Amino acid sequence: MDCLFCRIISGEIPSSKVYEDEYLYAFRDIAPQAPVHILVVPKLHVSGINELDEESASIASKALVAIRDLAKREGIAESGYRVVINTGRDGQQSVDHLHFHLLGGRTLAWPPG
Ligand code: DGP
Repeated sequence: MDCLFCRIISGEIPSSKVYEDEYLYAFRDIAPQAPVHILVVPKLHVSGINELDEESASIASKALVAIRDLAKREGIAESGYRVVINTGRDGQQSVDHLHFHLLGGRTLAWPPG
């Protein structure tokens, strides 16, 4: 298994877990870009949006529900937050396992760089 996030999900690499269910694993980003920076990751390995199929797309929709609940729990639901899926080279995706960044806890700039 050479996928970093598969190794985190399996527990081989330690992480600061904030949520887990049958389909998803969520943990704090090692290099937070905001006071709240959580990665929500499908347990099923899929490289990114371009590789989504029916099963992984269904799990991705569950990730949005988990993000809604995590935003509430982290206290950023009312103030606002951003959900990001970096994709491919130009999108600055660095880990080829689909993941959602949940960012909040400060006023985020727009447009992104
Ligand atoms: P992306 O660049 O969109 O592929 O996001 C990958 C994120 O993963 C990046 O924000 C940093 C984070 N990351 C990389 N390695 C680790 C790690 O070992 N542990 C944790 N918690 N996060 C990591």
